[in-house]
Amino acid sequence: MLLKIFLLKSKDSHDLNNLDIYSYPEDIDNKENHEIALKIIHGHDQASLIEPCCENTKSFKNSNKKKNNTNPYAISSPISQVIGDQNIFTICVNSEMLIGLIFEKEDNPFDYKEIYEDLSHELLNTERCCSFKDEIEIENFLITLFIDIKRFGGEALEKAQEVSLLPSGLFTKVFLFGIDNVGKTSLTRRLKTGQYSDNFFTPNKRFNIEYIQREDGLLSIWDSPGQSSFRERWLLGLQDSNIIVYMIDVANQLRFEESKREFWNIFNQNEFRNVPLLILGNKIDLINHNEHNNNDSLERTRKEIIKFFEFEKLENSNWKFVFTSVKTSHNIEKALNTIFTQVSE
Ligand SMILES: Nc1nc2c(ncn2[C@@H]2O[C@H](COP(=O)(O)OP(=O)(O)O)[C@@H](O)[C@H]2O)c(=O)[nH]1
Ligand SMILES: [Mg+2]
Repeated sequence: MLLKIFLLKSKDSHDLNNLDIYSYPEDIDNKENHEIALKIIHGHDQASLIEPCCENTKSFKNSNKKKNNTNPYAISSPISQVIGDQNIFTICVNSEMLIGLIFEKEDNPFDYKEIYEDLSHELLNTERCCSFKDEIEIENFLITLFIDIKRFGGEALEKAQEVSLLPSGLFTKVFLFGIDNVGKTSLTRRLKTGQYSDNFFTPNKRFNIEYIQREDGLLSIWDSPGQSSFRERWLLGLQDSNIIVYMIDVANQLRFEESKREFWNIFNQNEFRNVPLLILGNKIDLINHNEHNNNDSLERTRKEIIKFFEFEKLENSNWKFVFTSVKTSHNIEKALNTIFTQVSE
């Protein structure tokens, strides 16, 4: 389990004895820890000789200045050290500061390597949430990174263990994608826990992978991050999928154009022509409340959406369109059954 996060910054680049130490959740800025901090820096630099983060970052930084500072923070690979009874994992940022995680002794910090690198990069370079100028900003940054690593890292690790105990039947990898805010994470949560909440806003930053055991087999649902900055990762998650589920928010026509563009962009790059495709028109509760059983009007809406998105152009014949509401659970079972049918066809 991740216990603490800290940041070491030298007040004067020539004097390592003059350090600022920030930490969360506990304050660890005391004399004893200053000595440990110096050991960490020392150990980090030695390891960096093998993988010279600080040399690389210098040239990286300079070359980027010329390029309008598009990627201002260069982040080294994490280095693992055990100092005293502290199990520490540090990254070097711009050869100016170290950000470290402290784990329980029995943890393997390398389990967190990918998430640590990804989340630091996202916070610093994509979201640009910190310029390290003032204390409050640094503290907020540490809190965000700590909570994100705990949440995304911890969850992913726990799940991986959980599933090895129970798989049975057919194994189906479901790749769930769509622009942000259409209901992908809500669907995944609904399938996993049966729960739903209206203000469930957790933009996920990496694939949220859930394993769901059904009678017909084990589903692994890859819920992809929808925000535009993560969309290029979709292609990575798509590999080896048994079925692709594309989700649209039918109540938000303002974003149809964007949604359509993203769909065809991925389709054309990847040509998932032989993989079954299920299109979910979600949030049907929002447009269908007055005419709940009006099949004609639903049928019309379905046709309009298919026409707008040009789904007829799909050469792949194994595609289906289903209206859903994660909120009211409308057609959620049907969507699941359709997945199993499409995969076995
Ligand atoms: N009315 C309605 N709201 C929904 C439905 N599904 C999801 N939402 C809401 O839409 C918002 C975005 O959902 P989320 O699952 O985070 O979308 P994601 O970005 O695609 O993962 C949340 O506030 C959900 O509560 C639905 O079927 N009907
Ligand atoms: Mg989501």
